[in-house]
Order: sequence, then structure tokens, then C-alpha cells
Amino acid sequence: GAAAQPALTSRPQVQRALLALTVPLETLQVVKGRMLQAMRKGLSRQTHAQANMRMLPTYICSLPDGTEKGDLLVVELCQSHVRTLRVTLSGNGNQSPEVVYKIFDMPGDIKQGKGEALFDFIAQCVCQFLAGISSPQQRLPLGFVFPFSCRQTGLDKAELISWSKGFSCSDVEGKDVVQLLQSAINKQELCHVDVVALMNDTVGTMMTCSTEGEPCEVALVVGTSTNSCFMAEAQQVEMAEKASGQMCVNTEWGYFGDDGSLSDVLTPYDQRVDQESANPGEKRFEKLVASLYLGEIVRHVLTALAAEKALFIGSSVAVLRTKDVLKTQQVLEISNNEEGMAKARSALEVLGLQPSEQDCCRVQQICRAVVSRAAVLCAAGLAAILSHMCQSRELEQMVVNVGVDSKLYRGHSRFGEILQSVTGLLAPECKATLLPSVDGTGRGAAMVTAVALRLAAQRREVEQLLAPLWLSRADLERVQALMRREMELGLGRESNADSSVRMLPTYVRGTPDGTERGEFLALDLGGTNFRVLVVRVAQDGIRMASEIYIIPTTVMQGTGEALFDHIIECIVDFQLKQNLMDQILPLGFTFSFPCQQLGLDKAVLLSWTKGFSASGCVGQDVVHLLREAAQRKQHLGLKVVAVVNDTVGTMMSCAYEDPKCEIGLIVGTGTNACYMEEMENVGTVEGEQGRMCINMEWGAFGDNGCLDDFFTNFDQLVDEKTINAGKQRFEKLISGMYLGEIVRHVLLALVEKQVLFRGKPCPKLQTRDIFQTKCLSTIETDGLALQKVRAILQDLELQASFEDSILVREVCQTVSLRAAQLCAAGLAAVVEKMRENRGLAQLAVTVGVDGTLYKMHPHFSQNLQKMLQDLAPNCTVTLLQSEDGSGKGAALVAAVACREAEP
Ligand code: 0WK
Ligand code: BGC
Repeated sequence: GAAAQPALTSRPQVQRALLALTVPLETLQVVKGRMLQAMRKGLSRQTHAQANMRMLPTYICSLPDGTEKGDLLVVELCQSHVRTLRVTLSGNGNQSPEVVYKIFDMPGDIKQGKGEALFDFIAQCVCQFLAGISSPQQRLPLGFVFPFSCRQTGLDKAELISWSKGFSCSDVEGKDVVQLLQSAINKQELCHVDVVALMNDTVGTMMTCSTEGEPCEVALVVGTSTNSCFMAEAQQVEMAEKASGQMCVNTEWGYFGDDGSLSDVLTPYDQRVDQESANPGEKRFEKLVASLYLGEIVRHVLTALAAEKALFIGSSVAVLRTKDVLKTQQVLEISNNEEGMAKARSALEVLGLQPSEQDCCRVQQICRAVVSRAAVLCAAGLAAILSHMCQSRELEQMVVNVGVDSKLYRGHSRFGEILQSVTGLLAPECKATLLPSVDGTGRGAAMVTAVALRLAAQRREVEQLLAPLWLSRADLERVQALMRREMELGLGRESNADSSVRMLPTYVRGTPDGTERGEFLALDLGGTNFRVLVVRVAQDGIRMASEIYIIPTTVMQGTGEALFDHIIECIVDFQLKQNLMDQILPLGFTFSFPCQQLGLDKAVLLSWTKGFSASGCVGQDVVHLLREAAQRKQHLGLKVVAVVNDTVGTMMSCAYEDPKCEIGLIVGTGTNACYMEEMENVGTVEGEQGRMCINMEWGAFGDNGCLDDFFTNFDQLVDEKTINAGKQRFEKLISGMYLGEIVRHVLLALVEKQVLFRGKPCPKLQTRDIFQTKCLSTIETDGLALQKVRAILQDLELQASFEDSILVREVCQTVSLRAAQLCAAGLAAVVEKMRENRGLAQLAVTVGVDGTLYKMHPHFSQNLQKMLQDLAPNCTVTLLQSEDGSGKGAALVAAVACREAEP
């Protein structure tokens, strides 16, 4: 390879120069490592300001999906000209859109003139271009390719940070360039153009190289200057505050090394190039790889070697002191294999250096070394980007396409080969395909503009569709007031029947006082799992052992006899396992369905909920049904002393830890709440003294139509398909059994509106209950890489793009937030009533909470707490998560029942 050559021909000076220009692999590894650090520094909010690599957000969050269609205008501001294009996208994959373009050379001085003059010139180009082509009168969207570092706050809001590449127009830095161009265009009367997107040239390249099947997620520009961009995980782009999805980041890697982190690569030749540049000390990486400088580097090497009498012996080398006397184009041609030597001779002769054969050979070696160094340093930069992407996507391996817009790449085949192979060496976990962009950034810019329009249109569709699920403060205050009214009606002896919230007395008159003692069996039926427990309540606390048993759907929806027989079988199995066959322990039965309690151990089932519908139970005393089953099974050891609702069991369990706990809340498969009400307010039970726990059965809130304004068509669709349509309407807005179904119907509607899964119908999405609440919780987990959301959807046979994954996450967030806020409105009504009951200005109360949705969902509890605080500011509510389920509570109620039963 190149290295071999020198030994043969050169003098030590040339040898040394070539060595200095050769960056060993281990140094490249170090450079890659430093670039990774610099990238992280630029992405982090804390260190962004000091970062050399600015990692600028571009607000490009999605790649074209081939459905974009329409006429779009693009303007590219290039080194010496402005190019205007009209791109017509057909929407069928857009492989080969129709492009018309025109190039307008830029007057020499405009780059150093007034900013206004520059933008007026660009606007005139646009208008002349439009006048030249037959364009329809309607307003045309325009994408502006502006290859300078900008601080963007949106696709159409970009402030110029600093000019470069010879531009230095006044009154532009620090200003919004989109506005400057739009107002320049508005000055041109007959121009109906809206600037809807501005992008860096690297972004234009990435999009140009992206095709439907082969998205490009990284792009390099190595031309007059150099830069790169890539699709980062949005949550890592801390300056952009975009929680999820991806966002393209413009690295501005030209500035890498300005903090000295390239010191062990820079050679004295580079120092001289930098000192003579327009911006000494700045853009050190750019000055090693961009074509604006390669010629200069070679010139300084030749100057140095000539000074050491290692080259051009006998010729005056004064010419080598002239800046830019050696063009990068020449360097590329000289380093070319075939006619490189010839090029070297002619170039050096033109400079009057009468080169010897050896001189030409050495000059070629130097040119090759400089170009190769540029290529391997680019490779180190690209490898850093690829490894960063692989890490942040938590992938072992990554396959990615890289768009490359580079004269060097096009002009010098070895540049591309070196770039490809060294990147592979430095980032072996990434398989990168380099895709040269053929026609600049025009098509890509059109894609960005089209995507911007598509996203804007889609956003409008999405917001319209989701709006009914967004509850305002006023909506929630209204739900709170309606809940309060229904509670009052439910407590009234006369009005109880009109209320949808049945406010069922539980005959539990107090929370544990710590004197409870004994050993109890407990059953916990109605939640996700059926549990049988043994609970020992002693001086030093409560110990328990339990077993979970499955209730098959066929038993849940079979006969009551079969259901209760199944329960007895589980009890027997548990007693065998726990060696309890020879003891008759008092049993507390948590039965999580609406029951009319007629005593602590007598409860008549009013209706089934949550997917249960066992026959012959409604209207029956469930304790009697259990005892009958025990007889049928000759199980004589059954002594049921209490039956409680899971809300009551949960309140009692938590009250054992925190005496201020006087409310129980379940948000699981179903939802419900209970609380300690003043007996004087419980019109349906005799007695005015003390308090009694009321099982609100708020799941049925709204079954009398009082919540109809809040039901969306998605809720209607969910309710219609349940086995208890029209019932438990509040529960069906909140609880775990239904949230997934609401989400599924919203997604179906979004597919219908062509804004999800590209409108392609997904048979799997027609399947009921594919979205389990567990799945929602995972999708909404903070920081979950979008890749994982896609994977979850893939498991559901839903082919989701990143965009789709973001939208699915937003739908999940919207539906679960509504559930938490409605729950907060219900709870606010309860704590406010208790505060008024007790005539307190401020109430401090604890709520014992259980249920899979509340426990597993990443945001439910915070969203509930926040809205509860807003709706009931005079109540300090502590939400205490129940650790041991309501089985313990049932045992405590049983203990009270036993104590009361003692003579
Ligand atoms: C665990 C309690 C049980 C209650 C359940 C509700 O021990 O009584 O029914 O929580 O949550 P789910 O299992 O329905 O999510
Ligand atoms: C039942 C309540 C139960 C709640 C939570 C509702 O469906 O009607 O009795 O408390 O689910 O499990």
C-alpha cells in the first residue's frame, strides 16, 4: 500500500512528513472516542453551551414515507450560486420525482454585503424561476437549504449562529433566517411562496439519499467545508425537549478539535494552514478534511520539504508561498492512480518548479497522504456517529445507510474506499452502506418540505381525532360536581334508586385499632388473580401466606355453582398445602363486585362486572352460595365471618399501617372507591352515631346517563362489545380492562384517517383485547427507546414506522391521562365531602390504593395526584399503595367481626 512506497525512494525528510500525515489506527480510535465525548457534550443541556460540536436540533423527526405528494419549491444557497428547483412528488414512493431547476450565479461581492441584499437576491431568483416555469397560481411551499450552523426551534424557525465558507453578510447572525427570506419574498409582489422549512445541507443530502425502501439515517458533506447529521433518539437531544421519537441532529463537526482534542493529529503544516485561515483556531477538524484546505496543507508540506532541500532541488520555490496556489482539485487528480504522476508534473511545471521524476513521485505520495488522512479522519467521525446511534438505540448490531455528498468522494475513488473500510474497522458493530448523492440536495429538500407539510396536515387530523379525549379543567370540575351529586343521591333513602353511584353500606364502622388478634383464612376474588390466604394477626404485626389460583373465563362466565365449587376446591388445595385441614379458621371473603350488604357476613350480589357473569348469583347472598358449595364438597371446615369489597379490604389493610387511611381506591381490572361516611349522612341505614364505610361502586357512575357528554364514540364502541353494555360506564373510561380497547379503537380511527401505519388496514388491529394494559404501561415508560415501542407493535404484527410509534405512544398517553384525571375528579368529590362532613378548612387523609393499573402504569399515580391536588386544594391527600392486597384487610374485618361476636 501507500506506506510501502516511501521506503524505496524518499529521503528521511519526506519519510518524516509522510509519517506525520499518517494517523495510525489506534490514534483514530482515540479520535473516535473523543468525538463520541464531544457529541455527548453537545447533546447534553448542561454542557451544550461549551461544546465544540454543537449537535444542533433540526426538527426533522421523520423520514419521507413515499406518500408525500404535491408541487414544492426548493432554494439551495451554494458557494457561488443559488439553485432553485420545483419538485413534483406523485406520492407513489417518489422514486423519481419530476424536477425542474435553474442556477443563478451569485454576484461576487454579495457574500460580504448586507444580509438584506443577499435575501433579496435569493427572492428574485425564486421569482424569476417561477416566472420561467408555468406554475399554478396557488401558494407554493418552499424548502430552503441553508448550509450554515443555525439554532433551530422548529422546521421553519432558524437563527443563524455564525457565517462560514467566505460568507459574512451583515445583520443576519442571530436573526431568524426563515423570516428574512420570507419577508424578502413577500417584497416580490407576484410571488406566492411560503417558506415552510429550512434545513442544513447535510439534512438535504440525507433526505436525497433516502428512498422508500432504503431510508438514510446519516449524511456526510465533505466539500468546501465538512459537516454531518444523523437521526438521533429525540430524548437525547436535550436542547429540543422532544420526549420521544427521533430527531435529526446537525453535528457541526467542523468545529471538533477546537478545544485541542486533535492536538496529537495536527502537524506543523496544519498549524500554518490554520494561522493563515480566515478563522484561526476555529474548525480544526474541517481544516484537516475539507477541500477548502487540502491544497493548502499540501502546499505547506511541499514548502517545508523544499526548505529542507528534499524537493525541487535547484528551483525557486517562492511560488509555494502563495496562498491557494495548489487547488484541492489538483491534489485529488495528482493522487489518482492512473494519470496522477502526469498531473503532478503538469501542475508543478505550471508553477515553474521543474520537478524531477522523484519530485513528482514524492508530491504524489504527499497528496495521497493528505487525502487519505482526510478520509480516515472522516471515518473516525462517521464511526463515532454510528457507534453513538447503535448505543443510544440499545442495539448490538446496526445496519444503516449513509448519504455522502462530497467532491472528494466523487473525485477520488480511494477516498470512498478508505472511508468505507476504516469506518468498518472503527465501528465493527455497524454495517454502513455509503450512498453518494448524485444531484445535490434538491430532491432531499423537497422531501423535507413535503414531510413538513404532511406532518402538519397529519397533526391537524390527529388533534381533531384526539380532541374529545382531552378533558379541560372545567370538564373535570363538572365530573367532580356530578360525582358529588350522585353520592348525595346514593346516600338518600328516597333518592338512592335514582343514583348511578349506589353508595352501599358495608357495616364496617371503624378502621383497625391495632387490637385485632387471631388467625384467619381470606379469599380475594374479583381482581386479576384469585387468591387464598392465611393471615396471622399478632401483637408484633401480621404474617400471611397465600396462593394464587386462576379463574378460567369459562368458570367466570359459567354457572354460579361451578364458580363457587371452584373456589372451594382452591380453598381445600390451599389448606392441604398449608397443613390447615384440621383447623376451622374464621374466613374473611373479599368479593369485589357490587353487593347489598345486609350484615358483615351477608351480602347480596347486585350485578356482575369485569367479565364475570356466572349464572344464578345475582340477587343471591354470596356467603350462602359459598357455604352451599362447601356442603356440596363435604368441606365442613368453612366458617365465613365477613365479606368485604376489595376497596374496603384495601382501606383496612392500609389503615393498619396509617391510621389516617379512611378511603380505599381500586384502579385495576375494574375501579371503585369506599370511604368512611358519617352515619348521620347514610340515609339507607338506621343510626346517627359514628361512621360507616360506604362502598361507592363508582364504576357504575354515569349508567344513568349523567356522564353521556363525556363519552366519545371510541367509548361507545368499547361499551357495545362488552358483556355488560350500558353498565359500569365510568369504569369503562378508567380501568385496566378497557383502556387497551379504547386505544385500539382510536388507532383504528387513525388508520382510517390515513395518519397511522400509512392508512394500510391491519387485520390484527381488528382483534379485541390485543392491547393489554401492561402493553400500554410499557409503551408509556419514559426513556423507552422508540425501537422498543416498534418491537412491541411488531409483536402485535403491526408494522410501525418511528412516526407511527410516536403516535401510538401519544394515543396511549392521552387515554391513560384521561383515566387518571377522571379518577382524580371522583376522588376529589370524596375528600371534599369528607372535609365538609367534618367542617374542616383543611383535611389531611390517606387513601389506600391497589390495582394493577395504578401500580404498574408509569404515570397514572402522578397524573392522579396532580389533578387531585388541583381539584381539591383544601385536602392534603396521601395515596398509600397497598402492599399486601385486600386479603389482609378481609382478615382484619373478620377479626373485628369475631371480637364483636364474642359474648
Ligand atoms: C389486589 C387486591 C384485590 C383487588 C385487586 C384489584 O388484593 O382485592 O381486587 O388488587 O386489582 P386488579 O387485580 O384488578 O388489577
Ligand atoms: C366492582 C367493584 C370493585 C371494583 C374493583 C368493580 O367492577 O363493581 O366492586 O371494587 O371493580 O375491583
